[in-house]
Amino acid sequence: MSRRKFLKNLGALGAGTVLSPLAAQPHSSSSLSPKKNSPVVISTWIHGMEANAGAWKILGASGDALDAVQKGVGVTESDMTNRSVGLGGRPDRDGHVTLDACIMDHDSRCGSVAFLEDIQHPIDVARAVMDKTPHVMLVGEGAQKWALENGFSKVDFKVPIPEVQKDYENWLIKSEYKTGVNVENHDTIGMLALDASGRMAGACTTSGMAYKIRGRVGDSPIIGAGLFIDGDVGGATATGVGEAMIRTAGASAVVEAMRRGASPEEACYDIVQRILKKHPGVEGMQVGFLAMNVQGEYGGYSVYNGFNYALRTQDRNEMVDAKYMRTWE
Ligand code: SD4
Repeated sequence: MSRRKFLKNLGALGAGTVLSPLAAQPHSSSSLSPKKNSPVVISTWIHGMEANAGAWKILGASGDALDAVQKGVGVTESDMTNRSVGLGGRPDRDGHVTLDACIMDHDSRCGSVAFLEDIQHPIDVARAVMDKTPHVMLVGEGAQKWALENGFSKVDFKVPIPEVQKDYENWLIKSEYKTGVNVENHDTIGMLALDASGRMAGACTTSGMAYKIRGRVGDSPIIGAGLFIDGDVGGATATGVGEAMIRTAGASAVVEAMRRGASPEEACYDIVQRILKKHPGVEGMQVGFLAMNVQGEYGGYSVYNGFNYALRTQDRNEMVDAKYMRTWE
């Protein structure tokens, strides 16, 4: 604890200070406002640039935010070099790649799949669950069976892919399981979009933590934890150690903070400091949130430095560094 470096604004409060929600609002996000009625999309991490480009094909043509986020994160799911999203991801400790994804729209419609195997685009299955069933979430064998009955196919290549299988076999020698989010597994994509008609949607998709216990499901497919959208307020998504987001209903908490008047960045800050207060065990584990309100203002905040997000608007197409509480030592 003593070596922990807080940012100036937090350090000034002193260790152990309990911040009431929204009492300490470290930054104003007023500069992060796009033009009225112009689309905005933000996505976690560097691969968000390509994902945003996919989403922008729809948003830039006055298309629907829901279609845009599905298409956008699908770009990352197709990227076989990504080790935390899609079937190029790292397996669980038993050698199986299991995928989690969810999608949510402006009107609180949502769909989700978890623990899904051998299907290239879990986000498309999540969308189909939303559109075609009276349910929100399907998991595991049942989710795969339903997908196969509804027009999806199993991939015709071996999963894990050869490079990932090799890494897994090396990992097996020691079989050390670390739940930290590090360079091996920090690539989950969460995306939030606002379209030209003012409708918002979000999507989140991941292969989860590398070498997780078989059956483990993180926050990414959990509505309210890894993703939440409320068309009256805005949306939020998360990346990092999913257990922390589930324990705090993280994405939902961010949206509720915005409902009470916080800016997107303030709302993300609020949940990050709550996670740190409630879960000291998050030490050494990255957690990052992104949020956007229905005015198109956006922001992010993370526990540790290094979290960034891709931004696309009519005028901007770039990476933005999120603010953070602590620096890695
Ligand atoms: C999980 N939140 O399964 C995901 C992992 C992640 O960046 O976001 N990695 O807990």
